Order: sequence, then C-alpha cells, then structure tokens
Amino acid sequence: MGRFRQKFIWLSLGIVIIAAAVIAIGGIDWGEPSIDVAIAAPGEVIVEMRRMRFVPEEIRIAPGTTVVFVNVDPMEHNVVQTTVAGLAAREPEGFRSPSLRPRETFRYTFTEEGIFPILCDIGGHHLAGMVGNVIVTADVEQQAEHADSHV
Ligand SMILES: [Cu+2]
Repeated sequence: MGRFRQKFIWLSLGIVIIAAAVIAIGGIDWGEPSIDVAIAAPGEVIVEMRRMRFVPEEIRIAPGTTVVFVNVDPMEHNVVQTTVAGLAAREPEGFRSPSLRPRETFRYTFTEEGIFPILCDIGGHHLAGMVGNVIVTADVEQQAEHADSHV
C-alpha cells in the first residue's frame, strides 16, 4: 500500500468519524416530545427540567401539593431548595434531590406556605439560569374553588 493511499484512507476515516459525531450531536434528544416517564397523580404537579431550565420556572401550588421534578434533558440535573446566594454562602438547604439522570424523577411535597427558590447546581447550571420558584399559597385552593363555583 502506497503512502499516499494510506493517508487517503485515514483522511476518509477521519471525515466519516467527524460526520458521525456531527450527526450524533444534531440528533441529541432535548426532550421536545413529552416523555411519558411521569404521570402526575391527583395532588401532584409536574415541573420539567428541560433545556437547562425548570419549566415552568415559577409555579403556584396549594399546601400539601407534591411537585414531580422530571428530567427530560439528556444530561443530569438536581433540585436544591436554596437561592444562588444561599448556595454560595453554604446556607442550610430546604431539600436536595439526588443527581437525576435523564428521565429520572424526584418528588417533594410542599406542606408549608411560602416562596421556595429552587435551583440545579450540577455543572454550575444555576449560574446559567437554571433557577425557579415554588410559591405555596392557600390562595390557589380558594381560586380553584371560586372558579368551580362559577362553572
Ligand atoms: Cu442542571
């Protein structure tokens, strides 16, 4: 085999590998179609971890509601109940989920009223905007009842 021919084969192989990598990256499943990993039971609300965001970023729920955090991204995320400043200052955290692999879920039941900031601190995602708020208020129940009474 000539030296030129050998070089050509390696070059071709390199192009094929690069092309495959480009196709693979382009084909990353960002979770656009809803993944049926989590079916919310009554009294549960789903917050997706999608494209390095909590979706929705802010939710209002009644006390006693369980939030099901669902990782629909192709990377790991977690949920930590703290603020960006609180995390930096190592303040006590309300709760911390384990590291959630793609399609894994974490459930937390919010029993007390208040505003609960959440974030993902894996890979510095919180610094890239992966933060949110869970607002727990009995007003949600009253609003729901009010809406029901006018049906
Ligand atoms: Cu994350």
